[in-house]
Amino acid sequence: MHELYQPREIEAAAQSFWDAKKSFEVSEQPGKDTYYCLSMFPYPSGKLHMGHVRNYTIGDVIARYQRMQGKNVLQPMGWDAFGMPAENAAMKNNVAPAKWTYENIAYMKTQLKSLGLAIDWSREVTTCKPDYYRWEQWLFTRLFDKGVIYRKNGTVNWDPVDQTVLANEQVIDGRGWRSGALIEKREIPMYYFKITAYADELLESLDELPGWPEQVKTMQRNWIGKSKGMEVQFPYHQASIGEAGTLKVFTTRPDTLMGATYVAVAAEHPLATLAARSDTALQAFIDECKSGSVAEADVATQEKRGMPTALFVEHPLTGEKLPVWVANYVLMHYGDGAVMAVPAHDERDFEFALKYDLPIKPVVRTSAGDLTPAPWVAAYNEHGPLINSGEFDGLDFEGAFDAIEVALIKKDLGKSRTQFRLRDWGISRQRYWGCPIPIVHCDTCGDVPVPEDQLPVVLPEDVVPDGAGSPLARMPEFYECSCPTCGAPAKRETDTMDTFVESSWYFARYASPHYEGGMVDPAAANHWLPVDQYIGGIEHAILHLLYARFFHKLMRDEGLVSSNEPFKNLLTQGMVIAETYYRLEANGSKTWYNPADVELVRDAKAKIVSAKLISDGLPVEIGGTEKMAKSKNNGVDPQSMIDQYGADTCRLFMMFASPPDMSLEWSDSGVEGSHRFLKRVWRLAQAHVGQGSHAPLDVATLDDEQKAVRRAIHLAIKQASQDVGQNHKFNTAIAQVMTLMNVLEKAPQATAQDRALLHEGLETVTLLLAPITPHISHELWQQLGHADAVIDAAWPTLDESALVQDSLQLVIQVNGKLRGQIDMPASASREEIEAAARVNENVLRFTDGLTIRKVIVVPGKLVNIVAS
Ligand code: ANZ
Ligand code: ZN
Repeated sequence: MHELYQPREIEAAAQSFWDAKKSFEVSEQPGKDTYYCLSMFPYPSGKLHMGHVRNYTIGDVIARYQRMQGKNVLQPMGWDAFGMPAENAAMKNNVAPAKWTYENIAYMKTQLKSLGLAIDWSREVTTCKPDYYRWEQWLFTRLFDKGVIYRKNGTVNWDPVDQTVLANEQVIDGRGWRSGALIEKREIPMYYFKITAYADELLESLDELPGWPEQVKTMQRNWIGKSKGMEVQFPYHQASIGEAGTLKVFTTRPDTLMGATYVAVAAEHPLATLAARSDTALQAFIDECKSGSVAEADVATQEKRGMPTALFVEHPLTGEKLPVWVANYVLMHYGDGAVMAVPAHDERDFEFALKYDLPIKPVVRTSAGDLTPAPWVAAYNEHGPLINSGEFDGLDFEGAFDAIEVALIKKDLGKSRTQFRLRDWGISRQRYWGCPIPIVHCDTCGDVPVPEDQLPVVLPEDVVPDGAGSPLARMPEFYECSCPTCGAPAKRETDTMDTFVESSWYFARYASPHYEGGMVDPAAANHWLPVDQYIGGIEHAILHLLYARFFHKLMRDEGLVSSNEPFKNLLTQGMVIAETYYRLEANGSKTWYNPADVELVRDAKAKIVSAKLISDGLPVEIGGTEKMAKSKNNGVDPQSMIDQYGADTCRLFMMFASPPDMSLEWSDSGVEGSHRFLKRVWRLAQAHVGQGSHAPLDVATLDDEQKAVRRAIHLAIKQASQDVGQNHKFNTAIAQVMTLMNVLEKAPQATAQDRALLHEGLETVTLLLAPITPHISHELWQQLGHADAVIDAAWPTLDESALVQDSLQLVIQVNGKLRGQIDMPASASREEIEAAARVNENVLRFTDGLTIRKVIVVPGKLVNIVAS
């Protein structure tokens, strides 16, 4: 073997060994514990970025560790291959999205392989391939028949110049990202998943997921947004408009009903339309509200604006007349698209009332006193006993809720109701590179789902989109067809599905990726699912995870899986961040420079004082660490690190630099440090192996110094087992191994037992590092004389007896000053320790002529003698 650590050779050898042996291909093994470890699959954007490398290394460490625990571990990988970037790249480079995607997949696969991930590649799933999406189409037709998928009009962003629908992120400041044209809202027919029918279950079963971060569960709860409240009706009979009826609002604070001073409706509300019939200024305001972004975040932050109408409604309990306003802060698609405004206790209403000089009537006693003092400074939105509310005065929130409900029911003007924020999931996209929606439109039969024996509806792969609408809509060879029901000429749907649909069930397909008899083979799916550990970025905390949970329940209700939830444990890894460097340009903009092109200038103490660009030697500003991103040009290419140091160094650095859920700061010196550590391990192992065979370890004969070495070995096992197995704290586990290495490097090598002990130590280092740096561990394991591969070895077991210390060293102090040490049997009592300390020669010397007043014993640590 080489004396020098040569990662390139070692890694190639280990990888071809795993390939040849198909080491990571797994099958269902009844009776053996399974462990399904899944990392979120990548979008094939071109090459891996550091976030991928971190994500997949974390997953791999967990998968390999679980295998060492004797589990039958499934770790699959695939490609989330549909999506807009492929279309953008296609337009830019005039290449078909399919070709671009498949080339990226091929390259990224070699990158993943070079990381040495323990992946069962025989299960690779590519979502843009018909053998995958045909089952998505199949499920779609089933759900369409069941009514879980339905068609209705939805609002989209329409670019009038490019004649195309834009995604929210393609609308920048109200304009199309390519054309710059002002975007219009348009109503078009779309397909929706009735996810709201599962809202309650999606909420409830979060409680069955103790292995999920609380933060993610909270985000999901908020997104689903269950509110218990009341629908309240405000009657109106306006002679002027010749209509009568009631305005229904939804409120979570019916206790504040007596404080309502006006009502407000959304611009799209029918009452607004009615009021605008004879009011052109109002109509203009409504039109203005209707244009603009459909994104919810924009609505929440925009300035509150409104206009009064000529209409009034009656308060349901007092009959008092309240004015009707049209306000831009009222959303049409939430609740009933109308609110009863209580400015005293709702911030939005308060802001609005101040602006338009509407009355503010407090009806809840504040904790400070009866009334919120004038001049009004803020709405009081806490619960409290009612005031100014007639018969309801003095009631608390619950009491008022119930009493007001009774009063409303009596008049048939309201009742309690539960409301969800969650909307049905619109999945129609007017895009090319996606899964075709399997529907045929027939003039006679309507929307006809494509029959199972005609699936898949194959997406043509040789198309280069040009940005002007979906190419499918311009391809008669794609859309011309005959109706599956009546045979008449018909038109195929040309919209494709939201790409979140593919990523909502891939985890289940991995269980039987080549199964032709259905979406999943239920036996295989139930063998592997639910996923034991799911790992991915926090950016998927809401939508992806919610949709995947929803799909799992849909598949359950189709009889395909038996579990309720897809992911038992979830780990959201932190960001990879790096230093940023820039120069301020004359026009005030910043030009960002990649860390690889920058050289740091350090002072004598190695502290960074400035930075300069390598190419011109001139200074650049240091801009602080930020998430690696194109916009700040601070991405570090993982490939260059792998090429230079090898995958093991890269993996070790990633796992050592911070725990998986925290952000990880990129550091060249950290990478070098990791590399040096592996070289040390290699060197010590070579020296040991070079000495030839060794005697068996005889624990009974070890002397104290040897016992201390063995104690270090087993302490490392103990702590690393806890850190890796229970806490996913790979960084502290690595620190344990480093501590052990320090001990082993200093341990004497004089006797046969010394060498036997070093052997145990090196085996331990090899095994503890095996999940993290699998290649070097593979090689060292063989060198240490094992016929089997380290991937088939068990995680080391702790010998508790090695941790027992026969004797302990205690520090001796006289009047608080360190005066020496004594060794005592670990079992010694306080009295024995005190007696031994009193006759210690240093103590006698430093207390000579003094009287010992007190002896303080801290067992296992120190003895302090107080003398004067
Ligand atoms: C009166 C009231 C008084 C309200 C008060 C709050 C505080 P959540 O909890 O999110 O469900 N609301 C109802 N429909 C709305 C719509 N379409 N657009 C904008 N706001 C709407 O919020 C429910 C509360 O949001 C409701 O309770 C209503 O204001 C407002 F002291 O009614 B509340
Ligand atoms: Zn027909």
